[in-house]
Parts: sequence; C-alpha cells; structure tokens
Amino acid sequence: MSRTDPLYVTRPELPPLEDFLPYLRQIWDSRVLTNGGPFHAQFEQALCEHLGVRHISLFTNATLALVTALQSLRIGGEVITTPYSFVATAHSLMWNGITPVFVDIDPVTLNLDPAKVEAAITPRTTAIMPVHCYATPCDVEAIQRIADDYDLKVIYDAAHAFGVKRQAADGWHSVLQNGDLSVLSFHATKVFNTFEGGAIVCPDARTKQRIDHLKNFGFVNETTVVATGINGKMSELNAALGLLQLQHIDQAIERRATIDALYRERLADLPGLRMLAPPAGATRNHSYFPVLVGPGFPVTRDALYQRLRDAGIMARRYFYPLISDFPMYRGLPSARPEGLPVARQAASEVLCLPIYPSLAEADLQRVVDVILQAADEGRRTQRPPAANATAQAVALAA
Ligand code: T4K
Repeated sequence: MSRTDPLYVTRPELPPLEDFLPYLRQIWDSRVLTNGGPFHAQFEQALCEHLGVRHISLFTNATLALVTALQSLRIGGEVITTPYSFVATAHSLMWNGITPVFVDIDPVTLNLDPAKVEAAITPRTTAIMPVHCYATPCDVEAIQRIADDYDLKVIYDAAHAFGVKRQAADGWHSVLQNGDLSVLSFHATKVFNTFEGGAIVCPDARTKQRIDHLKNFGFVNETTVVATGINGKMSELNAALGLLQLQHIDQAIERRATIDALYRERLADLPGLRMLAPPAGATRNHSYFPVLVGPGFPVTRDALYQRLRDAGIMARRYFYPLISDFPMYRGLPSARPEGLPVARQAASEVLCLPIYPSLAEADLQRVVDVILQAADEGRRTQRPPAANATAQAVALAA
C-alpha cells in the first residue's frame, strides 16, 4: 500500500477465493440455498466444537439474534444495559417494547459496572444485557450474583467476543457460557465474519429449539406456528463461508496479536494516551485497538481523529455518541448525563485504531507516526504552565 492509500479501522479477512468455489459448486448443484441446509448444520456443529459451547443457533446478523434472544426468554419491562456500545444493543430492546435502563461503566474495562447495577433495579426489571466490549469479558461472576439475587435473566451481547476464554475456578471456559444466552456477530467488520451473520449460544437443547422456531417465523412444522417469530435464518452461502473461515481464524487472531503488541510498544509512555490493559485471566481476540485520548494528551481526541483522517487513516470513535444520547433514548431518566460520567468520558476520549490481519507493519507505522507527530507538535505549541501563569499575571496587572 502506498502512503496515501486510505487505511480503514478494519478490513474483512477472506479465504482464498478458489477454496470457496467447491462450496459454491455444492450449493449450485444441490439448489439448497437456505432454511437449514447441510452447510448450516455443519457450521453449527463446527462452531460448537471450535468455541467450546453446547448449542448454537445461527442467524442472519447479531441484531436479529439479540431481538430473538430476548423473545426466547420472554423478556419484557425494563432491562439494564450499557450506554457504551453499538446502538444495536439497545435497539434490540426497543424492538421488543422493552425499556432500556442505562447504567454506567467500569473505568478500567469499559464494561457495565456491576457495582452500579443494583441501584437501577426496579419491580419492572426482568434482565441484564451487558456487552463484552472490545472482547474484554464482563465481571460475569458479579453480574450473575445480582441476577440470582433478584431473579433476573442475563443476555450477553458478545458481538465482539468470538473465541474468548475465561479462567474460572475449574479451568478455562468460553466466555459465551455465561449468563442465560450470549449473542455473537459475524458481520464483515468482526474478527470472524460470514459477510453478515450472527448466532445465539444457549446452554440446552430445549432453548435452542425455541430459538430455532422463533428465527423461522415461529414454525414448528408445515402447519403449526407457535410464536410470532421472524425470519432470522442464515443462508447456506454464509454458513459455507463460515465453515471455511474457521480454518483460518486462529492464524488471523495471532496476526492481530502481533499488531496489538506493535501498537503497545510504539505508543508506550505517551502522556495522556491510555491503552486498555489486557484483561487478567482471559484470552484475547484483538478485535479492536481502542486508545483513550485523555486531557493529558497535547491535542484533543477529535483533533487527533481529524489529523488521522487528513493522513488517510480512518480511525473510528467506537463508541461515540453514547447510545443514551441518540434521540430515541435521550428522554429516558437513565440517559441523564450526570448518571453516566464514566461512559461519557470514555465516549469523548476513545479512538479505535486500524487493526486487522492484513495490516502491514509499514501501514501501522503510518498510524503511529501521525499520533507521535500530533503529540510532539501539540506539546510544542502548548505554552508551558509557568509561562502561562506569567502571561496571566501580566494581563491582570495591565
Ligand atoms: N452489538 C455490538 C456490541 C456490536 O458492535 C454490533 C455491531 C452489534 C451488536 C450488531 O451486530 P450486527 O447486527 O451488525 O451483526 C460497524 C458494523 O456494521 C457493526 O456490525 C459493528 N457492530 C459496528 C461496531 O461497526 P459501521 O457503520 O461503523 O461500519 P462501516 O460500514 O463504517 O465499516 C467500518 C470500516 O470497515 C469501513 O470504513 C471499511 C471497513 N469495511 C466495512 C465493511 C462493511 C470493509 O472493508 N468492508 C466491509 O464490507 O458499523
């Protein structure tokens, strides 16, 4: 890539096209395109094995999977969730007529802060919907304790958390085994993609069956409809691609780890620029590389964002604005800014830098150079505090 080509926050990973052709041939020959064909079944099985979970139901995308997950557990009333996420998290509640109740996040993990959840529970609360933001696992034990105490369901938005494992008392387990249900996204911009796609991970065959009915209009058989289900089925094309993508995912995550390490090394010790600490007791998939541009950094987050763009680097402000600031949410009592100070600060400071397996080291260095240069110039144009104080004193005296 030349120094002027745009660099995006992500680029989807794809297998060699010729490897996909035999799968396409099979689909063309069989004429089975969707509605639970052979690739769909194989992909569900392969994913269960790869992720170390018992049951998976594939979807067209994570948003429909979230909507359906809530339906499958018959959630209503109010659901406690994070304002610091992609808007689909809260939209899935609204599509079910549920009122989102936003609770602030933890300043270290940027995930829902369990210490603040209890105060938001009302007689109408039925569930908690946390997000493993940037694939950092939530404090799942604390969340489960609260859910057990108040008899609430927990549905994790695990859109970012493909393949992440956590260390528990009895060994390493998929983070997707926590709560009642977890929802994955296989969107083009995710660590693992099927172009579009998603899935619900569930603990038992009965729940999976209900979910499978719900994603197929509520059909149980040719003539029986048991619920107002939706069309959320993954097609054979996406499932076949997923099967092939699974062969390359470990290598792709390894390459992301290398990029993550390079950023950490080259951006280390920049005053005011915080990189998220790698989570203790968990594996990582390096889905995003967020940095927080704090007040100690010589230029603001938005100035840095603009400088990167001017250099053709399309870093993204995931997640700004907060969900609670969008028009359909900002009137809610829980959306009041004073209740969400940590989320508000994170949204004003975050910048996600390009990270994807095919990102060349020279391109990564382009990103680093713009940041170092911005820091350097910002420092030089900022008046030193002592000089500022003197200038102010002179101005006051005049
Ligand atoms: N929950 C959470 C926590 C989520 O983050 C998301 C999705 C969901 C739920 C819902 O999942 P899905 O229903 O989508 O399965 C993107 C994605 O569309 C969205 O999936 C993702 N989160 C969100 C964080 O980011 P945009 O509008 O920022 O994407 P876009 O199109 O600007 O893409 C970003 C960059 O990626 C582009 O500048 C270039 C590159 N790109 C993108 C696409 C789509 C490509 O190179 N090729 C592509 O095909 O929302």
